Amino acid sequence: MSLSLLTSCLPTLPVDAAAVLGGARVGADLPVARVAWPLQCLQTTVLAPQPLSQECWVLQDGLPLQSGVSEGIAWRRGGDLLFGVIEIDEAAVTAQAPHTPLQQASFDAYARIFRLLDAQGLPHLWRLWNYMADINGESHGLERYRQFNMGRGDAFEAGARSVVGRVPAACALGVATGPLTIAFMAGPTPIVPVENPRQVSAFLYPDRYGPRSPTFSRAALAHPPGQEILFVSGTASIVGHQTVHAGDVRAQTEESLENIAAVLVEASANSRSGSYALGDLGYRAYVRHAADLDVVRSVVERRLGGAPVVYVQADVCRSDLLVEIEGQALRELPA
Ligand code: 3EB
Repeated sequence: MSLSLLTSCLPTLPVDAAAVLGGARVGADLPVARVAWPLQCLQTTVLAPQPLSQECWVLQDGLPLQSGVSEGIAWRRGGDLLFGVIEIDEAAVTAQAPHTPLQQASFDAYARIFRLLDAQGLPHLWRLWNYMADINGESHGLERYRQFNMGRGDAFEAGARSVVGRVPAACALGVATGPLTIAFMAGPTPIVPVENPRQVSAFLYPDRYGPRSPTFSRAALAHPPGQEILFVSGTASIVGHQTVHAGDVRAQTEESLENIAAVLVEASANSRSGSYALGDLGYRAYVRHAADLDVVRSVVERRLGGAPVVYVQADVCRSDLLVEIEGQALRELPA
């Protein structure tokens, strides 16, 4: 079995649809996508390279894929890898007080994901991509990102998953409109979690950031047969547990890259494939204000050189964060 990641800034991908596990498409005013695989669609502006961003995970070796829809999750499985996408419209959720609609939607989404993975015998989440509308908005007396964290954390516990330690890599961003959408990759083996010595683990954040801490690792090493994937979670200008350089997008970008560099040192120490340098990954940078693109880009290009970076407009999950950067690498393991 051999997995690869295909990316393009064009509307079409040169790919055999029968071999695609799943993927994502980002762009404002996206045309309706007619693809056979689970696809996470994000209606937000791709700032560079234009006009849109597409990525898909492809299984190379002609292995037949199974597809299904389970409790609203579109999924595909090839060998022992599973990719899925769920969208939940909060307005259609019946929340049991005191749960808020977004909290309930987040709980329901994760509960369904865990039921699917248990039924498939692939219990280990590797990477989650979480997006929701108005992430910094407040309702029911609580910021919406914090409501999401409550639903997610409760579902991890209800699904008999740990909320500390060996938890998946993730990102959580706000987009202008659309349902709560969660994409995920899962497999038969646990990830190797990676933390950042410069930062308090997110699952240990103090309660000033909300009643429930976020459930993610700073990075995860995952091992499909013969390969290693490094997923670096969304990384922002946080040192310890505090935002640093509020209001200064240039310094926030520098600090985010400093954090990624520190995560790569830890990932390298746990890697089966050799060490990871900043230039070895592909990245997505989330920029809160489109007008900040040039500043973010100049810092990123200086630090990352020619590494591929897609810049997307999105709201970061603390209102004082202006930028967040995530990355991934896929390598063959020595035989
Ligand atoms: C942070 O470090 C920034 O809630 O899944 C980054 C990656 C962030 C993932 C998540 C949140 C998440 O706290 C925010």
